Amino acid sequence: PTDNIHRELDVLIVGTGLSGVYQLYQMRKRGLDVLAFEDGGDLGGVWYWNRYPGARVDSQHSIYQLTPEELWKDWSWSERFPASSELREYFRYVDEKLDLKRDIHFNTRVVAAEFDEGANRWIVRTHDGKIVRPRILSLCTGFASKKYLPPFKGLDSFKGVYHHSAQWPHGGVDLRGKRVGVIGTGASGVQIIQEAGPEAGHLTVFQRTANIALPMRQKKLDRSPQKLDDTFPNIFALRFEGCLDRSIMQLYIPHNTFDVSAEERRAAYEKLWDYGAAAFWVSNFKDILTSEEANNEAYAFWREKTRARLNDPGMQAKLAPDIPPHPIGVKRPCLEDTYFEVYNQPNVTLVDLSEQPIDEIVPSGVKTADGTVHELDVLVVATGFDALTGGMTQIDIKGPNGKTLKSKWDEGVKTNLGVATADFPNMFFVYGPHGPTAFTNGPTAIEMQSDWVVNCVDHMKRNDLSRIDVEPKAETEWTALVHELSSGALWKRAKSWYMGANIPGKPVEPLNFTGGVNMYNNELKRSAENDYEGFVLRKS
Ligand code: NA7
Repeated sequence: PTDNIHRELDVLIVGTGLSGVYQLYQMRKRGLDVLAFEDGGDLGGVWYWNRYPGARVDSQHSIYQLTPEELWKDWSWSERFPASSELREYFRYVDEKLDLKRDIHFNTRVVAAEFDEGANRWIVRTHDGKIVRPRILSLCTGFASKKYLPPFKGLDSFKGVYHHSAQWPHGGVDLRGKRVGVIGTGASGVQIIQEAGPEAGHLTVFQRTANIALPMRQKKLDRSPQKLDDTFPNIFALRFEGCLDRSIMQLYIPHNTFDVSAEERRAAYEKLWDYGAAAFWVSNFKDILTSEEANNEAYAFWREKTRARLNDPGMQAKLAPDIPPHPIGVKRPCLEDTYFEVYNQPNVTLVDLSEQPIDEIVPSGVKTADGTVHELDVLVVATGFDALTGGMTQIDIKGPNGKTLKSKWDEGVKTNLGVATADFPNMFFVYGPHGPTAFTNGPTAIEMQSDWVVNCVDHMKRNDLSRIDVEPKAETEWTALVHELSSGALWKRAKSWYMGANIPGKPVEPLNFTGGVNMYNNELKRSAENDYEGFVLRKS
């Protein structure tokens, strides 16, 4: 009922991870009337929720931060790859600097949004009955805000402590001396296993697919001198030219794998390996993701290095198998430091779910198909996310034709420029599908896309434009481009969140823009410079 409807806004931001924080700051600077709703109890997005032992970012500190000068000048990091707790500290610092919280409602989950065509505004409802009427709905829900919990039979019957990795209790969980089980060996599982191995009384890992994890080569940093580091502006500027991080991209090998001699190839692999981080993935020979033969060669090197760290031939065969579980790099290679050494400990059991799938969860632990019950005190379910789209489609968003976003994207995701979708006017999203999300680091994609959104909203406000729609033709073309760019690579060969393939029933399709950050940025710019080509803007 209309009498419940209060507060008209220029913009409602949903979510206050890096995207929401950045947009709130930039929109306020333009004088826009903006408010943010956040499901969590504080800032941080994924870093608010993911507090499991070992949680940390796998982008290097220099580029995993927001770039306004008033932020980076006075901040410094303690590790090359900062931990989740340090990222929460960073968010506290950002709030102190920018005074963000006065425009944020925490513990406020947006559950529905409906477009009011008469007013050209969204009517947005929260779980606790708040209603606002923004002109623009800006979804800053991130790529990993909807956790995926497989429908394990009997999970509720488990008598021990159970948590999904993305909903870890704030007070932590004492693993010391406990019988701990971890289901899932993605980035979250690997990070947890690495920490839990030395602490647990016994650790049981339930692995469905071996993780082709790469050495992170973590380093402690001296926090003080970074404040004077004037290389940061250069690093930041280069991000939009396609550099993930300048030092890593300098290693990139602009040749095909077999264009060089075996000795040169080996030396090149060793150099990438020693650098660590994502170098063996993003800076490898240029055909690593398109040629099966090239990919196999890189995998063989990885397997040799990894097996050398494992004492037991059984563990070697399961963790670094003869036949690659999938081509290296087509599923997110996560970063580790001591992950493989954990499996040399006598108190660690590896259960291969491809041989013995989980039958059910029973009160005392996990029962596999052969009838074995793996007894546990603590069960960690690190089974990932309904990534890229789930954070948005879990909100009941209805466009003017009555169709929900979920029902639209259930038939295949369509967007224009990875920032908007047809039939959902005045709605934007960032760091989601059809943007460079998985193939750059978070802040790069977030700032690039958010700048576009903020400029567009500002342009609308200044020109008294009350409605923006995606042209269906532009959406068809952008979606075709996203698909075409992915078609030459080996992506389809892994069941991963990159393609929506980790969620049963979700359409399997390219969900990321793989043409590179530079091309993506140029496409954004081209549209904006041509009066928002691909969009229709209207006056009231
Ligand atoms: P991921 O990378 O999606 O990993 C999920 C893991 O859970 C993966 O090992 C899956 O095995 C496993 N999984 C999923 N469903 C099941 C069932 N039903 N039974 C057993 N095992 C299962 O999620 P993360 O949270 O680790 O990381 C997500 C991203 O966050 C990551 O890429 C970083 O960018 C940050 P599978 O491999 O599918 O066989």
